[in-house]
Amino acid sequence: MPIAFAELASLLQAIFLRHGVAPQVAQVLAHNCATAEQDGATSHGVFRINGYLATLASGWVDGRAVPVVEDVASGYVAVDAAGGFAQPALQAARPLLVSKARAAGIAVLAIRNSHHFAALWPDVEPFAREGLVALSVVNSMTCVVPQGGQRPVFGTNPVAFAAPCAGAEPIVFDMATSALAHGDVQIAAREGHSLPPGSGVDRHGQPTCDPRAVLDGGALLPFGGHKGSALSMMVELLSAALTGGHFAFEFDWSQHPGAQTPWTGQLIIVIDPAKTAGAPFAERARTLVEHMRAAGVERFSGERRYRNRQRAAREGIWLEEPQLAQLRQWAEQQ
Ligand code: NDP
Ligand code: PYC
Repeated sequence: MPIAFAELASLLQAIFLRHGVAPQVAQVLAHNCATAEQDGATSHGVFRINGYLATLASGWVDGRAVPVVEDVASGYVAVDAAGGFAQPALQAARPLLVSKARAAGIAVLAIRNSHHFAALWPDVEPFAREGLVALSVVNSMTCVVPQGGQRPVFGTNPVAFAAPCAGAEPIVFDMATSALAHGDVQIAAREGHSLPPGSGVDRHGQPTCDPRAVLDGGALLPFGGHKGSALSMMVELLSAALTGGHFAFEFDWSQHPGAQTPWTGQLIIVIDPAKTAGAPFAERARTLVEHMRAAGVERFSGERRYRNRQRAAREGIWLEEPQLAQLRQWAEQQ
């Protein structure tokens, strides 16, 4: 069943509102989730709604939290998300962050006491559309064993980057520092697929390709051995130690059955490339991309999503009929 973006966003908004989320927060989360589904980022699209609702029902996250923005220094903005979601905190701090980045050339946004349950690229891509370069990291829940370790310490800890590119869509990548995102393990378990070798271990620490073994007391591994492990450590430091948020291993949601949203922190660094020496940054970005294409690169990060976005604009967003029926039922639930 194809559904128009606006219709899906308004359906998701209705679901969040029905489940006690404040109107402003519902609008932000619904837009974020519909955007992920539109771009074919299915591990963080409507698949996540069940998790959002279970978490809200458990009392673990505050869907009505009002973020408090702090003007810390000329290049530093902090937000206490007050136990709510990270995206409304970003939205509240965004104008101050951008004005500081444009004035100083660089600015940091440190979000703490926040829950991030979504893809990270929607947080950075819009900066590139305004001519800015953005880098963001967020830590999640403990489910990744550091290289050389015997038990999980890190979250799946993604890194997302966006930069303007002259005459083209922004250059964007967004990747978990684990071999797979946890959402993809859940999808593999549901659909009965096995995982690529090297993705995870079972509850005894033995390598496994069975997603159920990873979910049932097992864990994921970092991508690329010690390199992904070092990046994941960096994400913990920047998202938690620097912001005042929790490390992945520091929060205890055991008293909130159904809770799935990590209660951690997020860092966003925004740079204004208008301060760059030499040719304009976006032109230089274009030069690099053209050289990569000339070298034979056919698939760039972000391109799959942009293609899906164009298709969704033409045809609508394709959802399975039972999935759509479930969303409508949630929207009507008392
Ligand atoms: P993928 O491995 O699917 O993709 C990572 C990046 O590589 C994307 O930018 C993707 O572009 C690009 N890419 C994929 N395949 C190729 C290829 N063959 N050639 C060139 N580029 C390629 O992402 P992950 O599974 O690591 O992460 C999925 C999502 O999960 C992310 O959005 C992430 O933010 C989210 N996540 C969120 C967490 C949270 O705590 N909130 C925790 C962990 C993950 P494209 O988008 O075009 O496919
Ligand atoms: O897919 O790893 C993941 C994830 C964790 C929190 C939100 N998404």
